[in-house]
Amino acid sequence: MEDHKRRNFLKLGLIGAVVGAIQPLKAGGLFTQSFETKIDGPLVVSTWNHGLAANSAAWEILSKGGKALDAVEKGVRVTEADVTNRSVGIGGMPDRDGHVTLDACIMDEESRCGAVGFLEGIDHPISVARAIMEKTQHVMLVGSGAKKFALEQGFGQIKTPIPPVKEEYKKWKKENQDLFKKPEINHENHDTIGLLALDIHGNLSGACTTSGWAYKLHGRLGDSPIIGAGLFVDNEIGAACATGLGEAIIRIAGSHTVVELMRHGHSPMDACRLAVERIISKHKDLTNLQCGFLAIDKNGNVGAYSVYNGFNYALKTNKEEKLVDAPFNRSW
Ligand code: SD4
Repeated sequence: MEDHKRRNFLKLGLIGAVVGAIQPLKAGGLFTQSFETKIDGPLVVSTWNHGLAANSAAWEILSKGGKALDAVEKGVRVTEADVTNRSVGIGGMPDRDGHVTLDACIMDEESRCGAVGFLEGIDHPISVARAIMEKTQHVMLVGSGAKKFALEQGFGQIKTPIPPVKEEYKKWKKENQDLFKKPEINHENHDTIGLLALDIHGNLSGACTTSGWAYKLHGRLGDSPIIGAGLFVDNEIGAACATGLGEAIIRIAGSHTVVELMRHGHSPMDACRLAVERIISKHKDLTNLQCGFLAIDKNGNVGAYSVYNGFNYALKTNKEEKLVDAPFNRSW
């Protein structure tokens, strides 16, 4: 798929006409094994091209026998710190009011989880999510409360949007005045990072972090900070993460659904495919409604699937490091 299409991953059309090509879900599903990879040893996978650099950082921990939890945090911190990345962390795009609000969550092998949403001006949301998990009795903090907690914990402050993003925002605002008159969702480029790891001890963890949709309504949370939607880990079964239109992913509790499908015997790819098919069955208009899932199971099998072509993921093992194009339901 051409690059502009990939980057336009989240351009969504309005919900309207019924799409005829929806395949009914087959009870039990099809166990299609193609596109699937079985890995021995530690393993890390993550969404999109930016996953390559994140995987390398995670690998520094996994290859030394470290914990999956440490690996997933270290991995996505690379993406969060990348000022050239417009969809995650410091370089993220703002909401409609010009605020960069960050969402992240993390989950480990003991089903401990932490999440942060609508966080502004703090450099590493994934580490804030981990601190919420480890230092509080809560799972999720949002907005000013999350920021207060992060500052108390000594997290670094950042000034966002960074200058080139601010310039882009000003231009966008001038060209999209009518969007301010009605609370319609605007769908711009977006590529979240979800990263899943299996360590040498056989334990799974996952992390997910994003700046969400560019020019979203102020206050909007997507799937990425929601445990069960953007990310889910069950150490007995597997782990899954999501990218794409967060609202559609939340509607089917996407990542949890993928893990539950694996629990019922589906391979990671099949579980991702069935979750995508469920999204398709719940939405009347799929015009540009892109969502993708990435999953690994306890045995090191990897799978992914998306509504439209163009979703890819990065994979790193003892033997290889590569980008893989995910199979999909339909072409743009
Ligand atoms: C969101 N799911 O905020 C995120 C965006 C994303 O690839 O994943 N883009 O809805």
